[in-house]
This record gives sequence, C-alpha cells and structure tokens, in this order.
Amino acid sequence: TKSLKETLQEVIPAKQEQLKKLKTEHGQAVVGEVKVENIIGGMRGLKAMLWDASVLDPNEGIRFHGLSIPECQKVLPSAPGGKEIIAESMLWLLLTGQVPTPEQTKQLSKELAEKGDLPAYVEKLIDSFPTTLHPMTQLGMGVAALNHDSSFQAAYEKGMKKSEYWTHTLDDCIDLIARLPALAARIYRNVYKPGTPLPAINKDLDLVGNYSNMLGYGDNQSITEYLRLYIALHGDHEGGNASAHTAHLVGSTLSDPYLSYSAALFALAGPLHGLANQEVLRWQLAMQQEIGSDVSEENIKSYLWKTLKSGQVVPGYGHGVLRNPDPRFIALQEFCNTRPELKNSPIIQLVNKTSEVAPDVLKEHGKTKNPYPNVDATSGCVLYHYGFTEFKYYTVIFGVSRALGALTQLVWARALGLPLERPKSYSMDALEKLVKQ
Ligand code: AMX
Repeated sequence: TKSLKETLQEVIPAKQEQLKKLKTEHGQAVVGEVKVENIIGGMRGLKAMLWDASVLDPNEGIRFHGLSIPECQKVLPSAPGGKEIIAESMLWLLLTGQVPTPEQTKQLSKELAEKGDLPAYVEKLIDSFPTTLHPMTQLGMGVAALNHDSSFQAAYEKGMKKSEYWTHTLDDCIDLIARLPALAARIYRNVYKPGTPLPAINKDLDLVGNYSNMLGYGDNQSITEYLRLYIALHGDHEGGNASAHTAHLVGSTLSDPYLSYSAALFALAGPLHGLANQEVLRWQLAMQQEIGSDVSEENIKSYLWKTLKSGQVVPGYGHGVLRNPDPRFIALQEFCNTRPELKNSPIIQLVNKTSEVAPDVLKEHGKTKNPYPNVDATSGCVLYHYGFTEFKYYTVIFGVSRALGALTQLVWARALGLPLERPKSYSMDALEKLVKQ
C-alpha cells in the first residue's frame, strides 16, 4: 500500500499542470465583479481564493473533493469497531482527493500515534500558564511554540529548492496534527482536572480515539464516536472562513505551518466563528432556565424575540455563505437520533425544538440572509449532554479539527507555488472618487 506522501507525490504533478494551464490559457478571464458593498462588507461574495479540497455550495453545503457528507460517511473508513468517519480518512481525502483504503487509514493512525508526544519544553510551557488563561489562547501559544522543531523552517534556513517546499511542509503538518491531541488534552487536564494523570498515547488507537482517551472519555464509546464525527465534519469548510483564510494568508509569507495554524486558531477563537458553539450552549441553557420544562413553541418563540430585541444575534443561526440548514448540523442531529440517550436528552430536545421554531422568527425579524441552523446550533449541546460541560474548552476541539483542512491547503499552496497573498485596499476617499467618475 502507498503511503500518504507517495500518494501525494503521484497526484501533485497533474494539479501543477492544471494550474499552469489555467494561468497561461485563462489568466485574463473574468469570473466576477467587485462592488463597493463587497469591499465594505468583509469581502462577502467575492470569489477570490484558490482552495481545492472543499467547496461550500450555499444551498447544498460542504462537499469534500466533490463528496457530500452522507457520501463521505458511506465511503471513508472508520476506526476499528466504530462507524463514524475518522480524522485520518478525512485528512487523506482532503490532501489527496482520494478515498484511502482501511489499511492506509490504519497506517496513518499508526504514524500519527508514533509522532504524538509533545516535546518536554512545550509541556513545561503549557504547565506554566495560569488555569484562568482561555484554553484557546493556550492552544494557539502551544502550537506556535512547536515551530521550534519545524522541518520547513530548518530547511529554508539551509536554502532548499522551491520544489522541496511541500515535502517539508507536509512533514510539519503531519507532526502538528499528531501532536494536537496531546497538546489539547494537556490544556484540558491542567484547566479542569489538575493533578490527574494523563494517559500515554496508545499506538493502536486512531488520533481522536487517543484524544478522547487523554480527555478521560476513553471508556465511553459513544462520546468517542461523536468526537470522531465532529472532528471529521469540522475539518474543512472551503477557504474564505476566517480560520482557514488566516492560515492561508500567514502561510503565504512562507511562515511555517505551526505559526500559520497558530494564527488561524486565534481567528477561530472569535464569537462569530468558532466560539459560537460555546455561545449556543450558554444561550440554550439560559432559555431552559427561563422557560423550565414547558418547551412549547410559544415559549421558545418569545425567548427568541427577547434575544433579538435586546440587540443580540441568535447564536447557531445564520452563515456567511450557507442559505439552507447546514448539512453538518443535520449529520450531528442524525447521530443523536440513532442514540436513545441523546434523543431523550432535555438539552438535545430543546435544540431540536428551537431549530423548528427559530427559522420563522428570524425570517420575520428580517435581517439575516440565512435563518437556518449552522453546525454550532447543536455541537456543544451534545458534549454537554455527555457531561463534558466545560464550554470554554469547546472551541479547542474545533481547533483540533480545523487543522485537517487548513494544513492541507498549506501543503498544496507550497506544491503549487502559490504566491504571497496581497489584496489591494481602497480608502473611503479613493472609493468615492472612483464611483464619481
Ligand atoms: N441572529 C440575529 N441576527 C442575525 C443573525 C442571527 N443569527 N445572523 C445574522 N444576523 C444579522 C447580522 O447581524 C446582520 O445585521 P446588521 O445588518 O445589523 O449588521 C444581518 O443579519 C445580515 O447578516 P448576514 O449577511 O445574514 O450574515 P453575515 O454573513 O454578516 O454573518 C454570521 C454570518 C454567522 C456571523 C451571523 O449569521 C451570526 O452572527 N450568527 C450567529 C453566530 C453564529 O452562529 N456563528 C457561527 C458561524 C459558523 C462558524 O463559524 N462556526
């Protein structure tokens, strides 16, 4: 069986050729226009980035190399004894565009487990943080510090050829993904379970199996499977979302993958992005407290209006691109529906009911372009049901996951020789002058 690197070595030349052709034959073709509202509106709607592994259709949602979520669930290998997609098979698909065999997936799991231990200086760094420091700050700092051992940086200093950039980038990306569970679990242990021992990495387990084990949930197959699905589904959401875009931008300066992904994590830490799942849970619990056991449509409706009238957004609803219910939300709901303990959980039932009521309220409110739930509407609530109640930690799990997509693109950006990203900006005066012409 071919390794991940060998598979990439095979697929890269055709992609390089495809890009060269696009550039030389169609470089001057026009694909859209830029309106003043795009410039003012956070570049929303501008199609201006290259990102090969996933495309987000406003109506259908995400596809990974053309495969929808249900298709991925059908074809991507799971962990031994499990049913859900695992990080390794999603990473393989994102990187190579191919569905790995179970053997290739297992081989990658083994490689990641073997490379998963943290260097002692990073353990010391993490242990030195106050437990009151937000887990996302700790994760971003830990990831940045791992660049001490960057293969890309060391080779760059020695003067490597451009054609070798991607192999060193891949080595760094694999090392980083391998170490994320130990790093993220150490942060969890230090902040929430100080003094408890951290299990060693089990060389026979997949990446998320190990992560779950180090978090203390190794005996709970149900939450481990949930984490596998969650991490696979959050892996990539095309290029323009703030975390992926940040990794791409920073990486385009030839910063190594550790620094690039660290920057991405700080974008993910914002409440309009990855922090939303924590916000949703806080909001649903406040709703639960206010309306009590009477989860009627009327009560939910009036709580939604109360939120909106106080000038807040309804967390877990709306999206920068999507215009329909998020298929990741649907996949997580289906996960809940197949498990009686989740199906009957009060918080999951409240999430379900809210998702039935909120779209009409948001339509009537009339602001958001998408009144439907995004993935965050449920993701944190499922963790809460399992007794994983430390909300401030939830975005860290998202951060472990988003590495799959963001780091994939760094490998490809180096393989394709993509340049420094440098869009042009306008001042308001310059824009005014332009529109008056
Ligand atoms: N509740 C109330 N108002 C909302 C809203 C919601 N859920 N979603 C959007 N709006 C409002 C916006 O605040 C904006 O109001 P304004 O004109 O007064 O500024 C207006 O509707 C138009 O916004 P939009 O074009 O529909 O959305 P956007 O692309 O600017 O923002 C997003 C997208 C996700 C930030 C926004 O929908 C939001 O704040 N949602 C709630 C937070 C959330 O769930 N974030 C998670 C996103 C997914 C992720 O990254 N994990």
